[in-house]
Amino acid sequence: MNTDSAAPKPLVANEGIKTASHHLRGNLKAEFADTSTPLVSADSEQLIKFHGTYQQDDRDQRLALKKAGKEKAYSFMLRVRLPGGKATAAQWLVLDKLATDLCSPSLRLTTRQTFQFHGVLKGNMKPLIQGMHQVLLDSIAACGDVNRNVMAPVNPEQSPVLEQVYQDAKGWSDYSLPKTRAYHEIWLDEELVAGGEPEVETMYGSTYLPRKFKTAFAVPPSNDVDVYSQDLGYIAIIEDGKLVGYNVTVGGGLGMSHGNEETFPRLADTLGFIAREQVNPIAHAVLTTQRDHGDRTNRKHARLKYTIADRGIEWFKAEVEQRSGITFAPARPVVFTTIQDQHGWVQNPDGSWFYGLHLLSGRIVDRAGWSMKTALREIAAIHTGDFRLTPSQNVTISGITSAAKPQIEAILAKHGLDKENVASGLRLNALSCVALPTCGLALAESERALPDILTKFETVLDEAGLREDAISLRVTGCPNGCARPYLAEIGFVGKAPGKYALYLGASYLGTRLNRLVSPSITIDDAVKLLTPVIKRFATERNSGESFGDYCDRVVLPADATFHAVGTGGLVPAKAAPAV
Ligand code: SRM
Ligand code: SF4
Repeated sequence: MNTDSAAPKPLVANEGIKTASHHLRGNLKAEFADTSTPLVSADSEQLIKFHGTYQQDDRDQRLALKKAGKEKAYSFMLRVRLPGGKATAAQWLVLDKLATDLCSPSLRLTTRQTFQFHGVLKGNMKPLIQGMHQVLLDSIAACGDVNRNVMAPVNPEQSPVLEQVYQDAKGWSDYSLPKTRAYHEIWLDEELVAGGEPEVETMYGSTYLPRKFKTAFAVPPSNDVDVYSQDLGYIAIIEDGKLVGYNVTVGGGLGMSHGNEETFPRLADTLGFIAREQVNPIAHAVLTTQRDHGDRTNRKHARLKYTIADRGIEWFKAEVEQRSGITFAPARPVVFTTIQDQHGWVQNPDGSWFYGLHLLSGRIVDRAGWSMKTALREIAAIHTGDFRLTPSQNVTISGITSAAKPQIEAILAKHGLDKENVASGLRLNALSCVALPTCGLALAESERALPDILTKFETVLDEAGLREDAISLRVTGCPNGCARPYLAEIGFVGKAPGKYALYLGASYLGTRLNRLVSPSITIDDAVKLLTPVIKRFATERNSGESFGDYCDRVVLPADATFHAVGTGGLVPAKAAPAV
């Protein structure tokens, strides 16, 4: 418990690093100028996150390098800040070129609607950031103990409400940017702030937040952003076609550690309804409440979800109302009916078009017979609209004129990418995190395992006549939850090489968490285990019932311990043998 009356515990080391950093400067400028080592110091490794970057090594090479007595193949990942996932065609072209010239060379679209570069060598970091700056992109606050990339639905041409919500998301993103000039000094050679105006982090203070903080804006009926998994969520309330305000949700978060019951995924609570102009004051109050009351003594207990779980939602609501001077009105009714991105060609009310392109795991790279990176570069070179990165790691080419449509169609067809959207409902809804070889926390494969996992389940789904059914399957390489696996109808969470914890029964719409079925299982055994369940689902389900709802209703009774018996099939608890 982190209450005011609890005995004081020492602050975690990160707090000291932040305090001593002089607003996120630390020794970064000097360390990145020194290319005699591929690494930065341990303190800098923490600080660079606020600048959008992580130190990593190529885990595929670890063993061989160790055997050869060589050091690890170190490099950095850089994440772009991109509120609502909006990038212009000019920005796309620059990011593509930077990835080719200075990075791995893939571009990776993330589950929070932005780009990641991998394989950035230390000496290339500054040119990379300067290259992004040329097209007004940066990586400030893309990682670190601050408000991260703010999510919002795509396709704003479809309704004025979507554009207004994007503007509100962008507004909060801008408002919550750290005020420090450290990024500009270190990467963009801006003059040092010394002797001039003192820098004040008006909202964050000099130690920023206890932990990362995430915000998303949702526009019903789509919950594409998984709003209930966010620290702070705004759900648009639309009446008579107009945006009248938002329901505010707080305290969602997904990360946990295997076997540590004090860590858990949690869905957000709803605080109530506010008017549109109250978005930033409420967000400020939510964030500063967490700043002042979040647990700075234990990073595994430092997210807002634990502050709320410990102190209660009523305490939290009163604190936010008192800080903001705003009283929440009762929440308005909300109905979500989908999470899936729109794929293929869709015409907007103004006559323009967008094309939703499915991109498995968001990886943009050229492979033999699959030149995704080249195709998107060719499209960017002629495109006059935007690109919108979706929360499901896909991309929407948005604002296409009728005149340009045939050209874009021709590029997609030339590279065979018009077939990307012709896939099973399972594949179109699948997500995976990056995991190996770059993620230092991965316990198992994820992105690289996903195609095979999908193929195996597609065989079963085909036999059951369920190819078109939208079923969410999400895989992560560890329990941190980067592909939001605890909100998947079928969730695989890496446990060890080739082994996953299997979770079942979340609602397709992201409104109910799934439950642990097996703490450690191979993919093949999971396919065997789920085959009879999928077949029964095909014949027994209620009209319109989703796979997750069926599992929750029939296979995972709420009041009983769940039993997974070998690989012979899932046995509903009421019929399970005593163990
Ligand atoms: Fe994540 C850490 C990748 C979305 C929860 N995440 C990481 C790191 C940086 C690993 C590390 O700390 O060394 C991963 C880098 C891998 C790599 O090689 O690129 C990583 N997270 C990702 C991305 C790229 C996954 C993807 O395949 O798209 C997503 C980037 C989002 C972005 O653009 O900002 C990503 N991470 C998420 C999400 C989903 C979301 O935010 O909607 C979650 C769960 C939601 C949540 O935060 O509760 C998530 N990532 C974590 C956690 C656990 C945090 C926690 O407090 O529980 C960690 C570990 C940590 O922070 O200590 C982590
Ligand atoms: Fe890495 Fe784990 Fe996140 Fe996957 S879920 S990217 S393995 S931290």
